[in-house]
Amino acid sequence: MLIKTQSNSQSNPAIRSSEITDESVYLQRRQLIKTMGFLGAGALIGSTVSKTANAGFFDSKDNDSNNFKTTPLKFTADKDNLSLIKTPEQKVISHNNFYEFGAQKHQPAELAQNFNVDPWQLTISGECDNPITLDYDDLTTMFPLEERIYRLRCVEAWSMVIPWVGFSLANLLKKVAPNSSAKYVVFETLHDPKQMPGQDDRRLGGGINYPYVEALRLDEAMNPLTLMSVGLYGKTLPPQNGAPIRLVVPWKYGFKSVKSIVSIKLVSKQPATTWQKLAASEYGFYANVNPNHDHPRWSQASERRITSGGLFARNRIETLPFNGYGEQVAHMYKDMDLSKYY
Ligand SMILES: Nc1nc2c(c(=O)[nH]1)N[C@H]1C(S)=C(S)[C@@H](COP(=O)(O)O)O[C@H]1N2
Ligand SMILES: [Mo]
Repeated sequence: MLIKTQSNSQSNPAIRSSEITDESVYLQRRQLIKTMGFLGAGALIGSTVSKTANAGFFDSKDNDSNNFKTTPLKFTADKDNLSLIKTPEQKVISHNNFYEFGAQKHQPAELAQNFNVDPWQLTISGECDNPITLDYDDLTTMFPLEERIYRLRCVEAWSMVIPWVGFSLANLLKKVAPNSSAKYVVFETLHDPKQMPGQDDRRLGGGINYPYVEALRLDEAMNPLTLMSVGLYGKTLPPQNGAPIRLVVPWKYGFKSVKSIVSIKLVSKQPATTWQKLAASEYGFYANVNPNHDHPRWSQASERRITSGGLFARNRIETLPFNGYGEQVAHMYKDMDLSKYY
């Protein structure tokens, strides 16, 4: 994501013009960045990426070096959303935002392949009667798994259609029994700089202070669309997509859908969240997809759908309010001024 802060505008190699501009503007911007010396940034993180660093800046590449093992899951197929044209799996797993593994789109697929997900512990705690800790095996066995084919709309104005596998967050929250003080749900990504090189390298990690934290209001968390995902395309998640478990909130910008979660906490007050702390005027707490509320530096009226087409395929489509999920979620915001609570 583009962030206009002093520290970032000077040093962040991840200037995401590819996501928000047309080809000509993009190529000019790329030339500028090259002149500034940023295209060599791959050298900083060693030989793993050096062969593709420049190509990767241009856009994600198809990745044939995934050595992380995913395994098939048992799940109920999604029969309601078959009309959505899915983004090819190869693109879903090679064009990623996961700044812990680098802020360029191609880096997570390259730098996360040795990520350790087993053992894993996910603790659900805070304002509830029955706090629990789940182990790796619990994540895929505790609840029946369902496929959900959802649109994912990044705040950078690109989107995908992804067949996730997971369970409703509501099922998990009911298990811990939130008490009457529980008003918000806070999610935290693993903090382990030894495994996640972007966490102690500000340049690689896009200038974020880790761990990555996101949150929802309790009613949003309980909405049936809100998914805890443990897989995609029928298999367990690859690390670049947030293994072993991540959130998916399809009516909000992608940055709310936090990856590789180790903690879910019920709290009474609205917490500060990662992107809001970084640039509150650009990334709000709610972050509901809204074509009528532009980002300060680009329009949110349309998006580039990532399909099986080529790099500059003309596949710009209109962005829908609540990313097309208004019928299921708009009621939660009916008394709110969405230009104020963006
Ligand atoms: N921990 C963590 N979670 C994250 C991010 C991140 O950088 N770190 N990026 C977010 C953003 S901006 C998007 S668009 C989605 C992308 O998910 P995908 O790579 O599986 O498509 O993950 C979100 N979750
Ligand atoms: Mo995003």
